[in-house]
Amino acid sequence: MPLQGFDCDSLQFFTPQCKNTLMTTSFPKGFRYKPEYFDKTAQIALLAAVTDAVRGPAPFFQGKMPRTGQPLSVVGSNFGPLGWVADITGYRYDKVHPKTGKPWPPLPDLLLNLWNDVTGYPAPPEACLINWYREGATMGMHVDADEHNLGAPIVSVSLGDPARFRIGGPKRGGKTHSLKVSSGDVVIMSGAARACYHGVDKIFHGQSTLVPQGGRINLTLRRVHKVDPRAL
Ligand SMILES: O=C(O)CCC(=O)C(=O)O
Repeated sequence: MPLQGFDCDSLQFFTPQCKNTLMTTSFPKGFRYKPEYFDKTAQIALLAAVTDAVRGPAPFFQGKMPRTGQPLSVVGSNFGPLGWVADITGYRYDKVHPKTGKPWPPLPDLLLNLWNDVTGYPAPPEACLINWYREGATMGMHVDADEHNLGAPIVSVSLGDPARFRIGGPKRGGKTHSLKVSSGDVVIMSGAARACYHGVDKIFHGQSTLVPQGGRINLTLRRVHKVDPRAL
């Protein structure tokens, strides 16, 4: 079956023969893309975990840009001992939901297993940001830098509508590459790629029926604290 869902500037790097772990020469070193990592059953299970979280202790909330207070175009929530929060005072990881004051729901086993499978990192993720991109939502180019541990990989899961994911280099404004990511796909950024600007500049709204209200859910696993070698 031919591969689907890549846009033209990434197509040249991928072949059906290397479908399960696609490595590129032009994407930054440490960038990996695993299309269809999660099958439909697993995607439904992940969506059910998100639904339980946001209908229970961790409802979606609208983050805000620090200083300006401008709302982010995505709404977010978290799984894990820590959750990423954005408000007028800054970006940070908190143990509790900013509105309910309750701890974030635990990380689903499917995500812990994914982390172990694709990173081999010797400590578990501490946060999983849940972002819901509804029609028109995007995410500007940024580097994830609020973690004390910038050596651990970032692992990102797509559910629902496809999106155009873009990654550049360690400086803002350089050459970028884009990739159409679809439901069940996983992107890993480690090594040099961990320090690269990336974002989402388009959602292909209405192309998936996985999310009942429409749109795309992105789950991003992060390790926040450094790992004490004595604890390993
Ligand atoms: O939605 C995505 O695929 C990227 C998410 C992201 O870059 C982030 O949450 O920092």
